[in-house]
Amino acid sequence: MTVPAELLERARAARSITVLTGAGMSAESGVPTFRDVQTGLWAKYDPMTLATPEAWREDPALVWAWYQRRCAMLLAVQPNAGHRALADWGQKADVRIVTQNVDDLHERAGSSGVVHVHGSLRTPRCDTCWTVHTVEVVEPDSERVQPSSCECGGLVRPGVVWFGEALPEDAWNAAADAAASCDLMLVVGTSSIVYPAAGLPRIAMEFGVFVAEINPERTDLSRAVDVHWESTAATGLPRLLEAI
Ligand code: BJW
Ligand code: ZN
Repeated sequence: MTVPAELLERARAARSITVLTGAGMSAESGVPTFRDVQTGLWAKYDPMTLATPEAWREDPALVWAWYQRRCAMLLAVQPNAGHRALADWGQKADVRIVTQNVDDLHERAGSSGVVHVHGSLRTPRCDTCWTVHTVEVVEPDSERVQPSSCECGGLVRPGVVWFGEALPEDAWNAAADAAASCDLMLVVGTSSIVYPAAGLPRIAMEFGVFVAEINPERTDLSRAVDVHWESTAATGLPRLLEAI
């Protein structure tokens, strides 16, 4: 899996790089991707239905327990070589990271200014008044855990963006600007099916940006990009950095 020549040439010349990451970025840290089969207590649930305001309204304890399990899992994993390569690159060049991931592995690898377009597990907030709360992470031992209540009477929910919810405006604006104003975009570990984030590479292309995808599988985006590199985040990114 050598670095595609055209990608290497563009990466060497690039003055400004935007990296759009998805769940595959954290897969080699041991974080399941969104579309991986679920295990344990949640094996019978589909993440696509759990990550919705409807699921929260119907059964907040089920949704809260699922997110608590994911928060607990996150405490037990480490950034991988791909996260570290991006953080190192950011020390030498203008690298902006836009992530759909709600984990903090880019930050823990040393990247700063990471744009979280789908929110973060680190900022649970009230579902009514939107106040951010600090919540202790406890590995759930059952399928349901009652979320705590806010002073206003609302329930504390995960600080993430669910289907049908608007993306945070400041994060979206920063992401669209990073897509339009770079000269190389890397799209790493995303199935490119969830919009509007999946539209960011198209915004980049409209501005003449060279777009390369790093993913072991082909996606809906693969046909449109300048280079599809069949590699993984933790293999491809360090290899690219070494080659530069
Ligand atoms: C590796 C690897 C390795 C494996 N290395 N790679 C336009 C068209 C059609 C529909 C819509 C549209 N615009 C909006 C919609 C509706 C909807 C949507 O997109 N639906 C689609 C499913 C069709 N979008 C929304 O609802 C969004 N909101 C919105 O549009 O609001 C409008 C509005 C405006 C004003 C007022 C009100 C509303 C919100 C989307 C929110 C998405 N949220 C989630 C959950 C976040 C919280 C949580 O994590 O629980 O975000 S869903 C889930 O999908 C999560 C992810 O960030 C997101 C993307 O998934 P990702 O990262 O691509 O992961 P996977 O698992 O799909 O793919 C992994 C990839 O990695 C694979 O390709 C593997 O091959 C690869 N891989 N190992 C590199 N080692
Ligand atoms: Zn409240």
